[in-house]
Amino acid sequence: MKNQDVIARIAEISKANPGNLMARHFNADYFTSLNDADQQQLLKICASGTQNPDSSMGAYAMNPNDYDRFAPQLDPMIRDFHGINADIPIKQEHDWDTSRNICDLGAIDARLKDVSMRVRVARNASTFPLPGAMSKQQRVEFEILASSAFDELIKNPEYGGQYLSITPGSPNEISADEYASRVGAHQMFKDMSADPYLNVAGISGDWPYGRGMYVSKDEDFLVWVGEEDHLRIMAMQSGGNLNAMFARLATGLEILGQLLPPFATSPTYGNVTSCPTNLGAGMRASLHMKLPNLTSGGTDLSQLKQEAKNLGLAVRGAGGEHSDAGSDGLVDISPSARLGVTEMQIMQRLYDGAAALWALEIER
Ligand code: DAR
Repeated sequence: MKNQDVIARIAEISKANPGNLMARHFNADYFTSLNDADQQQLLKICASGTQNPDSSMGAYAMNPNDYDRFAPQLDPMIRDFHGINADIPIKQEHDWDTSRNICDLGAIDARLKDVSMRVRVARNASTFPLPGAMSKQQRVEFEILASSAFDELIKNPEYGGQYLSITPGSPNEISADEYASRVGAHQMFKDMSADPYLNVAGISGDWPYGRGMYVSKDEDFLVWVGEEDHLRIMAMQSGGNLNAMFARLATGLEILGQLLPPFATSPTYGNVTSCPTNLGAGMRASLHMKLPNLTSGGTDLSQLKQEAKNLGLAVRGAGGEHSDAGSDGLVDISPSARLGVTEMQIMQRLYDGAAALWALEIER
């Protein structure tokens, strides 16, 4: 497709899909100022939003330095999503010290003492392309590298477990039945080749090669290998004590960080991730709450989404991205901001936001 045709197509997408941030901020003058090679690279980054007009972000980075290399195009999109004005310098700081804040939901209300909580960070090795640009060989090579780190983690009494691969022929390969069972248990990620956004971006390429999951013995510490990012490192607990869960993740992340190549970071955007929505802390902290009053029995999320947005929270069904609420009003809530906020600020927003939504729920 000629440059003018691409530019015209993206302009059409933006008119019809104002929520597509890539199309909204596509900078035709900047694009045409690039040499052919850089134009092709930028179009690959923007391909998902060009071929999936209903995208919200519409772009995925292909290499760790893409965000800095293509900042004139990507920075406005990033700022729009993360709510950072153009005149404010982006500064990503980190704070994992959970000792100061007591964030135990059970202390708010006994009915919140056993909520399902999950916190994950996305990390990518600086020594590989990002998943959208990996070859099959690179995906398998990275999985082997991660497996060697897991061999050390298995020896740790606090994090010991097993690595489960879905790479055909892997020494850790699990059966199709076990894979299905782990997906059903909300531990393992689903078949990525069914996701049109990830397919166009190349992130689901060579499925299922180079994919797997580390799971600790008590199944509260998991590491996805080869999903949207090289690694998704997560802690999950039922309870209400966010501090304990964060501490579990913080220590596990520190151990893995010493066993793997350096993680990809940007001087401006912090932790580098495939999707610009995950930049910065690269962290998604979430919990599931039953809010039947605020969701009209799970039939209408619009009011809750507005209340949550006012609290800096996003709402989705408990079944993951693009899922609906349960009939009992079960929803997944999580702080939206991940860039320019620290890990502790994300935790505090989750706790404060959950407390505020619960107060609204029970006063109905
Ligand atoms: N389909 C992509 C998703 C963006 C946010 N979710 C992620 N990264 N899992 C879009 O641009 O709509």
